[in-house]
Amino acid sequence: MKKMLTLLLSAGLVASVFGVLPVAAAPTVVNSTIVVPAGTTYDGQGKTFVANPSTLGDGSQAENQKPVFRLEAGATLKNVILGAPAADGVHCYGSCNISNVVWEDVGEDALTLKSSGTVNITGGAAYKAYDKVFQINAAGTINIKNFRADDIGKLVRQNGGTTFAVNMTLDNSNISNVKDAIMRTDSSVSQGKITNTRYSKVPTLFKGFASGKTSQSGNTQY
Ligand code: ADA
Ligand code: CA
Ligand code: CA
Repeated sequence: MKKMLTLLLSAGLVASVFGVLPVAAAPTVVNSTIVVPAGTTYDGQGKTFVANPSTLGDGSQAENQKPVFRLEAGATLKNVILGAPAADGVHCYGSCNISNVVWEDVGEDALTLKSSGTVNITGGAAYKAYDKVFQINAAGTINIKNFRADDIGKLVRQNGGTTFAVNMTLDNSNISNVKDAIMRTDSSVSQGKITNTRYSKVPTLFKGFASGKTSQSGNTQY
């Protein structure tokens, strides 16, 4: 009996060393943009996705790379890890919901609002963005909460030189090692609000906003 137990235990040990231990799955290589149709949800179930650099883009600062995910109006993307290269990340054509999406190494940028709508980002994180994380190319709103960002140029950037209105909010987040600003616009009618957020090594919270267009409360520097 004791021998049997020893045998079972050692078999268990061998099994746990050779193959039964959970091993990180290989990332899914995306050769052509994954389209999430209007009003539907794509659940990545925690899997890691990377761009094929020869078809979507290498995640450098070169413009005109393709997105890994394209969300049509009202679509939701959740439980996704974007590894490197992430090309042009996620494009939203109208409103989109982004829940628990982590950009491990932001590509040209992480997400772009391509046509008017509201982007709601809840949970998740973005790391290593040479320049922008969230790029806003159309009028609308971006609400970010429970987010982590580190080693970035800016968190939200309204497309340079544009004058349409963008409403940006950031709540209950942790932002560190920013080169430029958390939110930046060139538009005199855009607004920014940062609340209940911890931040470290941020040169300025807001850049380019007209006076009276920004507000902040409950933030702490560390
Ligand atoms: C830059 C570029 C814009 C647009 C943007 C983006 O700001 O000047 O034309 O391409 O990047 O969406 O990545
Ligand atoms: Ca760009
Ligand atoms: Ca881009």
